[in-house]
Amino acid sequence: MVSFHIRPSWFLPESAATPENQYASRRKFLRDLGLGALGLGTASLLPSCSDPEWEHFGNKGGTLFPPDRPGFPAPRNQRFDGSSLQTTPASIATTHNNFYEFSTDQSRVHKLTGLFEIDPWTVEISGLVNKPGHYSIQDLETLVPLEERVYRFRCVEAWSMVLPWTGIPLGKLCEQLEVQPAARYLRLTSFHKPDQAPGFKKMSYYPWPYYESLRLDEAMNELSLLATGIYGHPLPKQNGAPIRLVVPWKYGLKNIKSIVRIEFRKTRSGTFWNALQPQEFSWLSNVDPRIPHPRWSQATEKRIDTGEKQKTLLYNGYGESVQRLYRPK
Ligand SMILES: Nc1nc2c(c(=O)[nH]1)N[C@H]1C(S)=C(S)[C@@H](COP(=O)(O)O)O[C@H]1N2
Ligand SMILES: [Mo]
Repeated sequence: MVSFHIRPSWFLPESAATPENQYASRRKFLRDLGLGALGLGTASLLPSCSDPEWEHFGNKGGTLFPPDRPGFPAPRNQRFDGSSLQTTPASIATTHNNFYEFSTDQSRVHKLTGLFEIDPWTVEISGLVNKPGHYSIQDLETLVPLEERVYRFRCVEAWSMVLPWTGIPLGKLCEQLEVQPAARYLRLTSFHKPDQAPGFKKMSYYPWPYYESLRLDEAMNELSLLATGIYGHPLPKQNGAPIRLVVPWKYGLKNIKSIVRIEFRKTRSGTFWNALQPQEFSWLSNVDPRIPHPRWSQATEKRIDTGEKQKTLLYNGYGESVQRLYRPK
């Protein structure tokens, strides 16, 4: 079984992997946290000033929330109050990010968002829907009121967190937008601004922009959220500001960040990772301890904050809500 100590070359197609930078070494991770906790700031962690990527895109990083706007903090939905779960500290969830548009180094993403503009932002709603258009974040938050929900989060790389999202239930949004009966799938697309994030040019071999797909019945499930906030505040850039998908029974990679377009379709669309590596990342990507990733087991996972190893749960523990979606017809 692959363990964290072996440090597999996570995630990337073999051809593109740079083994050692795929997973910040535990020591560096702890060093970052330690400095953060001591309030020493990030200056001593910054790459040297001769690093052109840093000079151009860099910022101070850290747990930077955009200013609160009406609707924040949102009332917690008591059905997902997380009382049985231990929430991951914000200092960890905002400094350990998978967001390849910025970097494959999870500890570096939050420091490379200096040029990323998240306001103003519009989401284009198109396809089989009666109310297509270009919606601002506030338009969407007005259509469906914000609520807070605490969900488990499970990355395909076998680490997990527990996060308090603020967002709008995607199913309610679909109702407001009057999705047409012929619609069967959604295609969601991320931002594509090579001048605002270094990854687009640095990893030009990827088929940017990042895109994902859901079945309409998955989108309509009570768990599906479009998150615009976390920890009671609007989303930090590194967590997918200003709006990202949260589908907690699926692996993290389905939870597409910084969405600019949602298209309602009759036919299925692909997904970024499934198109690149179909043997490694399935189209559905439901959390399932019985199906190993070709390069590591999915039977257990490691809490990124406590380091605790725990058993992976089928559908990440959300079977009650979603298992009926996957019964053989
Ligand atoms: N646009 C975009 N969305 C993305 C990714 C990405 O690289 N680009 N990474 C995915 C993966 S693999 C994970 S685990 C989660 C990480 O979200 P977090 O950084 O908020 O924990 O975002 C997902 N959404
Ligand atoms: Mo992930």
